[in-house]
Amino acid sequence: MLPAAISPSMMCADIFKTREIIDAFEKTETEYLHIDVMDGSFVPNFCLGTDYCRRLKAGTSIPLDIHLMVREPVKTLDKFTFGSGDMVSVHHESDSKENVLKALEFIRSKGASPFIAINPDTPVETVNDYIAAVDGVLLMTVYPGFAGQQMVPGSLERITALRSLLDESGRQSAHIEVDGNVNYEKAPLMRKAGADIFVVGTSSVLGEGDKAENMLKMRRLLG
Ligand code: S6P
Ligand code: MG
Repeated sequence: MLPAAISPSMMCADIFKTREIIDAFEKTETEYLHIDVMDGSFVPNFCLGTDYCRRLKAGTSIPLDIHLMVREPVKTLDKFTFGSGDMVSVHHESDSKENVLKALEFIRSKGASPFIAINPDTPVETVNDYIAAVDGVLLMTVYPGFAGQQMVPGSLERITALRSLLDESGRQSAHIEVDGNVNYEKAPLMRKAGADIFVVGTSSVLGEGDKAENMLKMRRLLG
């Protein structure tokens, strides 16, 4: 089993407390900061962007985990600041397979880790088209666009199926990142099903309470 890593979703962080929250994540050796980028077209919402990523890169050594919920990401990827140690996910549903593969290659050429993201209604077998080009899969456990949603039923079974698919393809080291309603109750079940990177937001670490304590609680639960 791959070691567990935690990636707090910064769209859920109080903007007036950003520095304080990042300090708490640095102190608790948080593996990534999850940055939700939304274009108002691929998803019905707008969120975070190029300047936000640039400022974060300048202000913390925690690697970025950029989740692009944008149409035709290959056209705008070069405007983002990322490199070695960072992860960048593009959606299968965002463009043609050919263009999505080009976007994944571009991410790799910058030294970052490419991930393919799939929506809850996309069959996990779709990943076969990208398996050789990625370091992992971002499996959405809610419909992308908003924080604070409930997990889509059947998500745990999808994690199990995806883990088998990756393992059977000889990709035991490929990551499964789960995003959406990763709360203290569901995270251990997602871990058991085969996920190893956990995006945490309003339903756990970035909800009520001290963020460092919340992070340590989540880490203990994930083992
Ligand atoms: C949703 C986005 C997610 C959310 C995250 C919020 O479009 O990709 O990363 O920010 O799911 O966490 P929670 O705990 O509110 O679901
Ligand atoms: Mg996300």
